[in-house]
Amino acid sequence: MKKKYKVNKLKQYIGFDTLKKDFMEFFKSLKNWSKRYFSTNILFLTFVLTSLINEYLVRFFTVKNYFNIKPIIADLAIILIIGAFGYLFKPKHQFKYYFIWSCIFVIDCVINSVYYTNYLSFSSVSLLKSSTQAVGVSDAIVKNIMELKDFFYVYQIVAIIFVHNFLRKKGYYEKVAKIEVGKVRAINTLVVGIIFVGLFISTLTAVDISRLGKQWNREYIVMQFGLYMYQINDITSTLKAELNPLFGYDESAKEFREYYTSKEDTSTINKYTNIFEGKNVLVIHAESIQNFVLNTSFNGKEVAPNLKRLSEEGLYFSNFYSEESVGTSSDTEFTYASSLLPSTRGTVFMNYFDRDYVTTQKLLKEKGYYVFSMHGNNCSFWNRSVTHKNLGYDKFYCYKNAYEIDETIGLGLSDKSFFRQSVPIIKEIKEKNEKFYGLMIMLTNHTPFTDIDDISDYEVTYKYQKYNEETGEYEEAVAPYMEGTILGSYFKSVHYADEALGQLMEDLDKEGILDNTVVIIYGDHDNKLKKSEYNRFYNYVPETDSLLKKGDEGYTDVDYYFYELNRKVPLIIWSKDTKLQTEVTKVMGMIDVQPTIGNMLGFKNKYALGNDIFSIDENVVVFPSGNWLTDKMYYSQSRGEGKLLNNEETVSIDYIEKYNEYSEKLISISDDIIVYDMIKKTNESEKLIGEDK
Ligand code: GP9
Ligand code: MN
Repeated sequence: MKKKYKVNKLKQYIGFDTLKKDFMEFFKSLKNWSKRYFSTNILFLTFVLTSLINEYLVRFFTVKNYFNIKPIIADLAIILIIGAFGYLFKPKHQFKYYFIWSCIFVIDCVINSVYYTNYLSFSSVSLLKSSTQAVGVSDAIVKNIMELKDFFYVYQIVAIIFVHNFLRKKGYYEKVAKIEVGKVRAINTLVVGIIFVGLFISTLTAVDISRLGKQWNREYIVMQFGLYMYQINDITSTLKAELNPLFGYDESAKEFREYYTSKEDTSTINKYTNIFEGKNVLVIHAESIQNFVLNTSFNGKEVAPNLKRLSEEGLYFSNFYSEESVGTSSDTEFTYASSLLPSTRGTVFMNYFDRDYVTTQKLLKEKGYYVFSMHGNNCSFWNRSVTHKNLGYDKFYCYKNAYEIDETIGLGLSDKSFFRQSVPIIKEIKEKNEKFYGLMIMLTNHTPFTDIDDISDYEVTYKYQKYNEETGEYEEAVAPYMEGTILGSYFKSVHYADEALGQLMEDLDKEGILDNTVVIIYGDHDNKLKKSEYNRFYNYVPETDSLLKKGDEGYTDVDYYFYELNRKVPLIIWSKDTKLQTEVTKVMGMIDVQPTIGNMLGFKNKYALGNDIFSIDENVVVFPSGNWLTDKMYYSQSRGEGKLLNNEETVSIDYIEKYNEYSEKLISISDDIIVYDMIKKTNESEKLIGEDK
């Protein structure tokens, strides 16, 4: 009794009853407010929710950071801010506003989803100019690159139309019009959106802010900032690049000057210096040829016997990587020619084709070479007809001006016909010119590879001896293995390309073109096939026509690192007259080709960002994503982790930081040169200084 009295007294003392009443009232009014809010903002909420779900799904299917709250806050802020302006329209007109934004968001999700499936990165508006190329390879995209999940996002449009029709029929808009003060709702929503922006900003680290500014590590930005925030940042940085004389030039010029003033010259005189001086050069751009095909056979028949032979006879770089970005073939052509990395904003061939680059083509032209390029596709593909001129080619032989399309496979003229028609042209060039440098761009081995199935008789089955219990004898059995898979078609397609190459070498030899000529062959990039295709290739059990599983003996785990390391392409330098017969195992990138062949042919580009591979102790391959590779480790900057290539040899944190910094610097300097036309500007100002003296 006494106790109860005490409690009641205490309650009275702290005003518990009033507190309870206040709380109940607050709760009641919150409930009423929520009820009113949710029942009169249905369209807006549908828009917010579906936009947010779609953003999450894109990350779910791509970068897979399921539990990171940061990108959700960022994208919610953007959706709320954009959504707030919808309230400035009368309720019955708001649908049009939210419908248009839903379409924009859905298109963004679909494009990025398809893009990621294809390039393992996110798209950029700066690539709009390159989209004509996507049309050119649209067949490849539809057959190979698009997946059903890429279109799932369209449900947002269906949902918003459905909700709108439902609300219209129920007379919802008329009811809302009576109570809604649009401006107040717009301001309130905007304020909430801004609060979320503030909340998001408070979570940012210095690395986040720096990467957002540079925008090259797209995966990282989407992981930390969400898809919509990424896209808005992408639009602003593209606009900045377009308006480059106004923005960021001074800072970039300073960075550029400092870099080249302090850059140490790594080149040395070595056993390859000038060995090919004055020789003709024929370069073969081997479309989508990956390195591992050189060591792949089916039923005792090699996939690429000609490439294999050339690799054994010549200088063969067996850990060579293309450093291409979204400009694929064209990026490789650019990096090969200039020793710069591809652009992080758009593609050089489409967006920055008119800048001054110091190229192998121009440097050899100065030495008296006739410089030409050849391709059996449309001259304008990848804007080549314009860009090749700027890179220094005297002439571009392409479809319409040099070739007859007498045999089509995949994207266009077959490689066999292309080579057949090219040989007489090269013969004439050789006769008319003292020295020549030519590039031949192959085409047939281009994704989706399946056209080859009808004409190829190369089998990608698995033939083996099977024990017959009834007869007690072994007999030949055939398991389907890679037949009917895209990777299987790829092998057939590579086999075709290799045959074409073998034939070309024979024909060139017959015409005497190989005498005094160096042949350089490079794979331009990987085949862009998915990891799952490789799982079958590496883990197939013919006897049961099934696949090994994790934990099984002999199982190969095709994980992120396996896949990335396997993307290497061959680089072969071959000469009929000089016995080279050397395998170079040091890691090397496309960026290193110009300094390496420059050392052999007797020229040098002071702006080259790569190294002569024979002059450097430890080389590093920098990928446009910021990831890098040395002989010791593959490091992924977007993941913030790496893999040691040899478990016995560890590396220090300083080692990782050194190469992180190095790769960021390389990407940044390369972009300065490309976007701000820094080489031209420097040459102009040096000329002015010279005139003043
Ligand atoms: C097109 C060919 C292919 O002419 O070079 O280009 P890609 O799609 O590999 O960039
Ligand atoms: Mn290509």
